[in-house]
Amino acid sequence: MPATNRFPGGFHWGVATSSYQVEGAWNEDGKGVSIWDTFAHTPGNIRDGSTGDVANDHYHRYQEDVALMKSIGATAYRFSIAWPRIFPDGTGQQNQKGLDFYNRLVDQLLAAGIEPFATLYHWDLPQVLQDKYGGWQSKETVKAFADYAGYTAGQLADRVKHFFTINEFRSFVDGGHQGMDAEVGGGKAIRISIAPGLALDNAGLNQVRHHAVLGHGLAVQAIRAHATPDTKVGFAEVMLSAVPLIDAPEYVKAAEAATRELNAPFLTVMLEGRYTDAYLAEAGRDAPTFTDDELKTIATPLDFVGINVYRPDRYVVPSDEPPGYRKVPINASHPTMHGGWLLFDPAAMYWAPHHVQSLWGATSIYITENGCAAADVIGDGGRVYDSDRVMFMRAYLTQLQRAAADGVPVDGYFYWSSQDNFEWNAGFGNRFGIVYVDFETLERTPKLSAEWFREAARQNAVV
Ligand code: GBH
Repeated sequence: MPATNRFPGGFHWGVATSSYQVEGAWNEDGKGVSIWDTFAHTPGNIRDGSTGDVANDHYHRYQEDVALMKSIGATAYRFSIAWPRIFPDGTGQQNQKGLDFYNRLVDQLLAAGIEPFATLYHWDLPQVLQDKYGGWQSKETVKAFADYAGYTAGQLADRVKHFFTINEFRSFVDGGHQGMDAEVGGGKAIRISIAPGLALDNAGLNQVRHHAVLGHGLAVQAIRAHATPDTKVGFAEVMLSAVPLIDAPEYVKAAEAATRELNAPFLTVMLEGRYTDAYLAEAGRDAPTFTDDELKTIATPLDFVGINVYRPDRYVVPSDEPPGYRKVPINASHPTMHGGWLLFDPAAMYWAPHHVQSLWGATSIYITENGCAAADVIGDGGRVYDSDRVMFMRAYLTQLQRAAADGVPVDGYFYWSSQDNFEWNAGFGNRFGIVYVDFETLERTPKLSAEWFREAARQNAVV
């Protein structure tokens, strides 16, 4: 393998999941109800009528799943912790049995030589906090999150060295509290509306956005207060990236400026400690209320920046008019991966971490999610031939390797997902795994892409 295809030494080859999407055991061992239990139990919300009640039954099959991860060469596993397992009522009395599940999982991972990376919030808010306070609409939830995060990290920090506070602020905040559109080709958009399924006005939404990033900042401080000196903390945000249409300085500058604005209420405020002038001007009377102290908390310095990178959000060209760039429409013929939402462009995987470094000077970046759905079936010889996923991974990782070779400090990559799972509104219909799951028998079968991943991890290179 030529040296030019290699990733830096110590690069993490990870796979990722989240609690609600794989665990099942929705009402076992004292777990409280989450807003996703409620949402999925409400008819009409999930396309195939399924729920996460059992999902992959990972709660009971975690030993088999860790062994599978080891066999496909993963050196890191990003999982999330279900808040209502730890605090069934959101706050107050902790539930030891819930915590013990994660203790067992972490011990199993370490015994297999897989490094645990834990996410504290991947959207399964305790239902009681939604009922009592309106969830993230209230600062009570913000404070409760910081308490839960500090406590939980404190219990695991002797073995878990990397914590993510919150996964995809944009998706659960905008998608859950107003609904949002993801632009695809030809001026069309795909609507995303998830738990708790609210339809707030812009003022309400902007305040929830502010509460979410404030929750992150307070959680970082609480985790640091309870963890160990070598604990590393960051977030995992879905990054909206503008891709420059030409790799030339003025185009790159335009794409950076656009990316900073696209991420104004989330990444940008967490990394800069201020809302951009354009964001506040556009929000006008609907802008969130906040204090300078809160902005400082929101921008508490982090150990790394985690970004989920799936698709380019838009293409831009430079412009002489303010703000210095112009959005280019996405062509109706632009290729997408299975499902139609994922605009295919590996260049996003080069530019997203590149922008994070150039805009915010990050010194450690993780790709906390990247992956695609495919129309997988068990084929000849009981195997799953997901050649489109192999194409996707090779193309995206080639661009990530190019970024690393250009000096962008990427420390790891997590494929979403370690196995097919409950894909939110799409139920079990959208398979993102590198391991196939038969949801009748719960049998797991590694796909062709798992073989590709294992070889890439083994060589620490694009293969
Ligand atoms: C991430 O969300 C999440 O962090 C993860 O939990 C999720 O499983 C993964 O990506 C894959 O989606 O099927 O056309 O209706 C990214 C936001 C929200 C994008 C759901 C895809 C479905 C569009 N995702 N959306 S569609």
